Amino acid sequence: MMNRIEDEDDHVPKDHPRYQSLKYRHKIIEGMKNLIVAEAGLIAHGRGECFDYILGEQSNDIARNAMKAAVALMLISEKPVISVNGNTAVLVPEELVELSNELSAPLEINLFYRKEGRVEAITSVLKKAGAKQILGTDESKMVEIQELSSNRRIVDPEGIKIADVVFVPLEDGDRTEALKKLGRKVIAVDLNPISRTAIWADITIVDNIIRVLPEMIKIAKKLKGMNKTELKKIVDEFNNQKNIKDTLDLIKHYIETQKEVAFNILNK
Ligand code: PTJ
Repeated sequence: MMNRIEDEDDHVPKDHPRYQSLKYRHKIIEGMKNLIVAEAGLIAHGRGECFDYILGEQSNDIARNAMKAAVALMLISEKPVISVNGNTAVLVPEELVELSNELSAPLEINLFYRKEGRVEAITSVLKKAGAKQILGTDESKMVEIQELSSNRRIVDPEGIKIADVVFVPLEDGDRTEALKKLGRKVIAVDLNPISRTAIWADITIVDNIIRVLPEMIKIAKKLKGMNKTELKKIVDEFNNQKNIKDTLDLIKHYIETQKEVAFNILNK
């Protein structure tokens, strides 16, 4: 029978070596057809895959340490908000809702590409995943962040506008910079450790959002039992510059190792 991996439908044989990767690609493609994902979201996903490849497509201790600091920071903050875009909504909707509940941090839909119908499509995905409260959905209430010129300037007055900590998965650089200038703490999830977002954020989690959210949920369940002093210590001990440097060293090491592996195969 014909191999259907390349087909438009989402049938991916489970024994295919790249099953996981193909499964998420199909989610992104379907999401684009349903308006959840922006067309550019496909390109962003491809860029993410590329960086994931040179991280060995697995979480590492450096990223886990950043996740721990991120959870601790959100637990001690007054008004944390989880910003949701198209890619995140289609890849990990249930996990977004669960993390939001664990951390008492509302979800706010905040889009770079505000094509008509997208906010509604994302709202419906999140509701299906169990979300009770979703910010960023009532156009008539939205306000603007003056420091920002992109569509992401349009925010909810009860969410990002008054938040002290904003969790921003798969971000484009401008907003992180603008949020920082406004005195917000920013937690970014970005597979590219040298993107502007990664560099500007207070805590940068260099890992795939599909692995990050389940891990952060686990960490949140553990850390919720700690008192504020212990949580603050975790945050204070975290150093984002070291985090990014260590991640880059890890990538360098991974590429060196893979170089040997690849040529060992050829030279056998
Ligand atoms: O839904 P919208 O309209 O808000 O648009 C969302 C996208 C992602 C299209 C928009 O924010 C965008 O264009 O982002 P960029 O500038 O392409 O940046 C996306 C970053 O996320 C890149 O650095 C990618 O490496 C990274 N990335 C992509 N997929 C993942 C990822 N990081 C973590 N996990 C991923 N699965």
